Amino acid sequence: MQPAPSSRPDEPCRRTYAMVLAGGRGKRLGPLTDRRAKPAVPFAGKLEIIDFALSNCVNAGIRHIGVLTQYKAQSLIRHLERGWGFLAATLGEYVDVVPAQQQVGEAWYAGTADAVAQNVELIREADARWVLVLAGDHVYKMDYAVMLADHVASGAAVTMACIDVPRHEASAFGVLQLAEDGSGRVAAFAEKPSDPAPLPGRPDRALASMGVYVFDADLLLAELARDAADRTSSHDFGHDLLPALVARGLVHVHDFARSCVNTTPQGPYWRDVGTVDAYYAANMDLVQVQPQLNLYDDDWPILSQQRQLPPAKFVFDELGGRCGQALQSLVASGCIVSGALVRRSILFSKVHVDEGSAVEDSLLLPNVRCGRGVRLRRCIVDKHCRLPDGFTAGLDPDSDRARGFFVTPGGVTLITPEMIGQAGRV
Ligand code: ADQ
Ligand code: ADP
Repeated sequence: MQPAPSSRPDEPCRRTYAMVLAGGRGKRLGPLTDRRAKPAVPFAGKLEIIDFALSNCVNAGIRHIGVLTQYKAQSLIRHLERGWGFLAATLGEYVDVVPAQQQVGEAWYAGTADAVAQNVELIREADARWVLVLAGDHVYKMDYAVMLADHVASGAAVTMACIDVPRHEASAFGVLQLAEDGSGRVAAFAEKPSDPAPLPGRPDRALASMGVYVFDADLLLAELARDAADRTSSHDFGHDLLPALVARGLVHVHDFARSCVNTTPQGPYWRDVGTVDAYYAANMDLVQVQPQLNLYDDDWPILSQQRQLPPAKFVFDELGGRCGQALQSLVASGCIVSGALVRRSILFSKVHVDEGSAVEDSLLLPNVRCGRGVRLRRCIVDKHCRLPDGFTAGLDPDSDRARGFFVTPGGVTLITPEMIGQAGRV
């Protein structure tokens, strides 16, 4: 006899609607988010940051997904439409791209809970039993199916994923304290506290919320309606809904170590890449012999828009007698390195580096052109920049600042098209 549908092991994933919050600005990324939302920032040579959350959903078997956009959404929407249309509509799989559209009332999204509240119809239409709320701007590999299974097993109405972090960094997060009875119930929650509670017996560590939540759909819809009517609320998950639910004893914890697909010697890999220095470091880690983030894992691929591009090409410059070469680097499709040397760098799709140039410890985002004799060290060059012959950057931070480039506290120079007088496309 066929098992009843509710006893199927994949039932929770099939009956879950994933709401990916992708509307926030991420302003600590500075000029990288002047023209695009943080989830649309290019990452790792071929990806955009949102590909991690979406791939985690698809790999886990969650195929009903809504992406809530708001801030500077054009680049993100283009990426989703061109890159994420491969889900099988005939099998009922989809990524809904949801622009902020004043669906309810006349205001744009207030906080993150309001963004979901304005789109509850999507949850109803999907007949979802569970809702997975995610941020679209984190880099990590997580099997949400394990978290959903924990949610169902505990009988909690809400489950919150957490990771233990150094206590001195915990003020950037929601911080949890667990009930002492070992039940996994969250006993206290503070959003970005100035004095984060330590983990019991470990004064230098704290338990941080990853902003990944599973809700019973009925409860979420009721709570969103209650919150919408509350004039004192800022309509935010971290500030309003979760503290109230924790106070009512309805929230359980899920330890990310159980569902992490990418565990490193330092623990489970999860990055917010909130600053330009963190963004640079997370990308540069990938050129190491054994990066912390494994992108070469066939079992948990990070999917993305795959454009039809020719192979990367390395050209010998007959006149100058120089080989085009890239050492300890990632070079995406469509790149041409012609009589130039690229070291410890990432060339994203369609980057050209011309004769006599030297690129070291740098990230060249899609479609960058380096003319002849360009020298770059510890630079991030934004999409579509055309660097003229003889251009140099990253060799002298004071000179870079004086020329209007953005130099991070960690000494990385960021160059955008606007900074080199190329605000319109060349
Ligand atoms: P933050 O990351 O500071 O904290 P927030 O700025 O609300 O929270 O962003 C969460 C996600 O929602 C981001 O992906 C952002 O792009 C998106 N977002 C923000 N405003 C939005 C809006 N109006 N419409 C649509 N999307 C929007 C949260 C939790 C903390 C937790 C950290 C983990 O509140 O408790 O520790 O995430 O990073
Ligand atoms: P892509 O066009 O490949 O998505 P970006 O991620 O850099 O590249 O996104 C840039 C966004 O900014 C796009 O939506 C583009 O239309 C917009 N844009 C580019 N140049 C200008 C400009 N000069 N003024 C206003 N918007 C611009």
